[in-house]
Amino acid sequence: MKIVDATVVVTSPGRNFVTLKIETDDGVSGLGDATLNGRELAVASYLRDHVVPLLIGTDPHRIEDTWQSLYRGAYWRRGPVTMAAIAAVDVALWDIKAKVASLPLYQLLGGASRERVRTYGHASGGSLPELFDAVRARIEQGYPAIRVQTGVPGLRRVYGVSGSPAVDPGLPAVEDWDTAAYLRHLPRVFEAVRAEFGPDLPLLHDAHHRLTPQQAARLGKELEPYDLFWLEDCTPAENQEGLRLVRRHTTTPLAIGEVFNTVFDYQTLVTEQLIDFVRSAVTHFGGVTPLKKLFDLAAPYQIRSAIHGPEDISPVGMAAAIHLDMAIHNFGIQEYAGYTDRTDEVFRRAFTFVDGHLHPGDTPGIGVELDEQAAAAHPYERSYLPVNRLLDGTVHDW
Ligand code: GCO
Ligand code: MG
Repeated sequence: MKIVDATVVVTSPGRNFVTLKIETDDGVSGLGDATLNGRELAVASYLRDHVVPLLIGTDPHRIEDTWQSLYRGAYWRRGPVTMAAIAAVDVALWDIKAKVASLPLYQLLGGASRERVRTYGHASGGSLPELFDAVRARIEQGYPAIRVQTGVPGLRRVYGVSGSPAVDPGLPAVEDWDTAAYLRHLPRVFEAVRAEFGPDLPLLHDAHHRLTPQQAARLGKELEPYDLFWLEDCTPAENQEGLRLVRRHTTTPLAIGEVFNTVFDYQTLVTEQLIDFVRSAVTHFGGVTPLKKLFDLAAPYQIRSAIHGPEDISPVGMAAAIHLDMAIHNFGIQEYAGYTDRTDEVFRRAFTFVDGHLHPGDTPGIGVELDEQAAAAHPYERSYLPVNRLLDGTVHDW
């Protein structure tokens, strides 16, 4: 069996997605997600200009060898653009292998370790009443766990709170930040949410890399009475050693890693058991092959999976995640933001979302097909993530 063609499709059914389609001489094809939010075309070019010529004529069954040759052969290792491109190839090859075997991908990864995949959804509000309404809406949708994000008094636009429009369409929105105001406000918000919704509902919060280790330690401690499922990305954890200080001071569980792209980003965090959940997406971590290895490394440290699943992971990347979630033993939870009808018209998917739980379906492969005509009706639209500034105008972490 040989790869005879590989094409990159960029489509924007409401937001941009980059998809790699690999075709073989047997007529079997596979899909991989290469979406890197705000930098989509860089990955499309990396694939088209540099990776596709290397794939033509090779054996699609040699997944590990292809991965290693793209990673080591480029000489320039790591980084989100490179790893998203490699991820797309990896997932497309797993899709092909599973289709040839006539099995859903999770069967090739060890088979089902559970009946279904537990998720969490997002609730956010500028004020407490708005936030409570959002939490109630998620509960009604069946979500068994909920991420809570809130406005901060004195700040106009804050991460994770809906209604932060870009002033110029096609250019980044600017958000405000004041760490002291946030640290004063957030524990009161969780106190109110617990008083309203009781002790049982698993609650999560994402600090989006904005705190120093000392600030994160204080926040973790102050949130302990509200029993969080996790505090996410409390610091910019490229400095892995910083987590030692956070860990020493709080028992609030910690989740980190959606911007990480190799095992090296996690080495200290995992081997010193400084975190509880690893957050990388299949799409940004080089695919199913390396993410499965990371979960296996994390397992003896009792660290569990929590694959990143916001709107900017395409249904292809999400499907790959759900297959992995089904198969690994140390599964924790899957983030799931859901998709619009327009996206579902472009990506026909076998995975289902019922009562707050995902199932990958039993279609051979990853179970997603791309409707290329529908995709072509939604061309790329330039878009950026927001930029975050302190009240004096200094750029802060986003
Ligand atoms: C999450 C993330 C997202 C990111 C987004 C960036 O936990 O889901 O923090 O909301 O901000 O994926 O592209
Ligand atoms: Mg996050």
